[in-house]
Amino acid sequence: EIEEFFGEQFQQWRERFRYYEMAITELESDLGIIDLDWQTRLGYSPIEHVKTRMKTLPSIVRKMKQKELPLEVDALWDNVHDVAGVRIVTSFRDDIYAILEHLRKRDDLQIDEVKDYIKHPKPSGYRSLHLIVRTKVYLAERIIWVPAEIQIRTLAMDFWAATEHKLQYKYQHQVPESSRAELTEAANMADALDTQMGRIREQILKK
Ligand code: 0O2
Repeated sequence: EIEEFFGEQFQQWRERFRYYEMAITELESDLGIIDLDWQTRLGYSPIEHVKTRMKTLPSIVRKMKQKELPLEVDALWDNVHDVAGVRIVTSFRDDIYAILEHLRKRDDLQIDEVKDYIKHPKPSGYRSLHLIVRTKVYLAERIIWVPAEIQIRTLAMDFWAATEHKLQYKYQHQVPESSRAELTEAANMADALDTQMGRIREQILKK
């Protein structure tokens, strides 16, 4: 069925999807090592947990249609940056930027774009740091740079986004205006919680 859908390009699509999987494997392993290294050196890691996901085919097709792209592998590769997705969840807001600084120093990662939805939240109240990256993958015969999106957010931001996502889904993205306003307020409360936790950490570190 899928083979028919992609026609002649089927093998190419399959190859690209393998590359995205490799990128996810690579990033997951790198982040696991960063976590261990931080724990070993400092007894504390900014990484609370890491989640990965591949964008589903229906979601990819929807996005390509939305962006008016031809259904071709190269159009996907060049224009859809979040087929391979990695989410890093931290305890504290400052940790997000500590991770960003670390990632900037790596030569196996190219950061093409940083979207700071913490300094500039979405109208919904959504907060997170998004990095559009390309990650280095060693194949047997050559090196490839695979596009991926890394989302970095605190537990509080993640709680809000996951719960809001569930509600949007339940209401088929038609959440009533009054509830939407309350959801934005809840996002601000999650932000206040991050501020307070950060302040408490500073007080404790000073002692
Ligand atoms: P999924 O299933 O999470 O992948 P671009 O990707 O650059 O073409 P866009 O829309 O500017 O387009 O990307 P953006 O806004 O930087 O990132 C979109 C992703 O951020 C979403 O992915 C969500 O994961 C997350 N996000 C953005 N706004 C909200 C929000 O209001 N609520 C929640 N819960 N998440 C949000 P997808 O593609 O929608 O889906």
